[in-house]
Amino acid sequence: MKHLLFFLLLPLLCCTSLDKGKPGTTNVIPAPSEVTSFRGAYSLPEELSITVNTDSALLVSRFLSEYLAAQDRSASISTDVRDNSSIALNLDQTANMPIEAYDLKVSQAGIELTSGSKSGLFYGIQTLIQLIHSNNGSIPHVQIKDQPRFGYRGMHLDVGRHLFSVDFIKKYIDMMSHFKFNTFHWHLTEDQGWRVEIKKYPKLQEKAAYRNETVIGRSSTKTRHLAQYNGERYGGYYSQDQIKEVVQYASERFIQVIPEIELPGHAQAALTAYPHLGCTGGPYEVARSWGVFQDIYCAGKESTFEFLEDVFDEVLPLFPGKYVHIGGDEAPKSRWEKCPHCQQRMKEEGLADEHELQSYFVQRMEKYLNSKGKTMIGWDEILEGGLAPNAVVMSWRGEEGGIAAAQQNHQVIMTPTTWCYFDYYQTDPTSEPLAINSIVTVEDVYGYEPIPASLTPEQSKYVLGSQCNLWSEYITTEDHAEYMVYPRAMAMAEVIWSPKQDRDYTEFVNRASNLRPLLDFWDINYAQHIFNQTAQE
Ligand code: TNX
Repeated sequence: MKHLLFFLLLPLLCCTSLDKGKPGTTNVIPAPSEVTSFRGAYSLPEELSITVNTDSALLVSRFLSEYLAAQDRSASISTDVRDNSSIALNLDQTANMPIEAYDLKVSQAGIELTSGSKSGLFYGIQTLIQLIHSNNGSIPHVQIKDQPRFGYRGMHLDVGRHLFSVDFIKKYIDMMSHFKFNTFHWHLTEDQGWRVEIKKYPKLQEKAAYRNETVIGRSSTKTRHLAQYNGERYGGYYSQDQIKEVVQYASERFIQVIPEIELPGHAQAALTAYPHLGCTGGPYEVARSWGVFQDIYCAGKESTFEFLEDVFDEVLPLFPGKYVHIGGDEAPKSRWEKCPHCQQRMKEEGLADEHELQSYFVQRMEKYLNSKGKTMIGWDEILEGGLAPNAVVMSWRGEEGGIAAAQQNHQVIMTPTTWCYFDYYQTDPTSEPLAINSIVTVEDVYGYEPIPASLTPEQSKYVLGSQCNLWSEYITTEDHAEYMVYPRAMAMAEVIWSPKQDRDYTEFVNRASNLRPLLDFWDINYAQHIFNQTAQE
């Protein structure tokens, strides 16, 4: 009788919860929304069997089997669901779960992952990979219920100032998706280079994609006349086939790609190829230094709009997602003030000043993009002179633009420089490679709150999420790009995915430190500062 009682109570004892609801107890970044730990650990068997309940989840499960194979663990995948599988993946599209959410259970019986969406299954797999890796295959019993805080979780990459290979962009996307980002903002055109193939305009490839040389060291709008140059031609662009390849690769990892085609400013490379698009008619040169340039698209000539519509006619089919970014930032008005075409346009349209002319320009492009079924995003300068009716505002010069837009019932993506600019130094500049002159530490990023305090709960709903940006003026190599992004992007991932109340920086650094073997396994050149600090303490 006594024995019987013991055996009856045994499962109960084993399943006693140790710690409920504290994400920090599990080594996962971004921290899941709900974690319950139990006594015991599940050791992955030598021969792993993964079962998938439906064919349509097979593609996603390959991310798990590929990881396991790279770890020299043999794993079979089958859709023949058996009770004794070590890892069961269930895609249950009838489950009443939010999009991107998943439930993961690790117990004596094995591992069970359930989601109502393929993206949720994908994120569950990423969590599982971290658990397996940081516990050497013996995973403490745990039950995780997870879902993101924000629907928009972005990372940006500027390929205009410096170019990055397709292979690197894929690696960038791999890492983003591992940390549960779901948007890649691809900044494709700049003063210093046009990077997307447009077949109708071959000079964009021949001329706009290359600059004659590059400034050495720091340069800005004010100092570039004093600068020295390296004398080396630099450039290149992505073919439409390469773009399609990247977009497809990203979509398999549940990442939407947003192209940015800058207008009306940051257009000097395009003007060099087609000088009639500028107010003065040129000649222009693809910029060799950094800063803001006064030669921008002429807002008076119809040919400007024809060109941009043609460009979008080729760009839009490459990017099936709903958003298109048109830039809109840093467009000096000095040329427009003196341009007869622009002044004529202002008279005809009854525009009071050049800010309203910029607004006319942007609104006209928005109409075009909306007619193609796309939603337009612009940097916060698009607020000046009147916001385009359906535009999403990307707030970068502080939080103010985002606040103003949300107060006007416009959707907002928060990316203020103080917390989200990964081209800034991450620590004391004296020992760092050259960067834009300001500091954003990992701890700064971790302390960011995307919902500005001044918004009402109703207005806060317009904040879609947040994004970190990597501008590449001073980033010439892929290793350096990774050094700037990691571990800051891990901090950002937690800001946009995890519950706000659970954030604890010291504890985050511990978890990040425990994930270093995984970053090493993926050959990521992450910055070490925060880990070295912990070692010294
Ligand atoms: C501002 S953010 C810019 C970029 C620069 C960046 C450098 C934005 C919309 N414009 O053109 O690369 O600062 O941090």
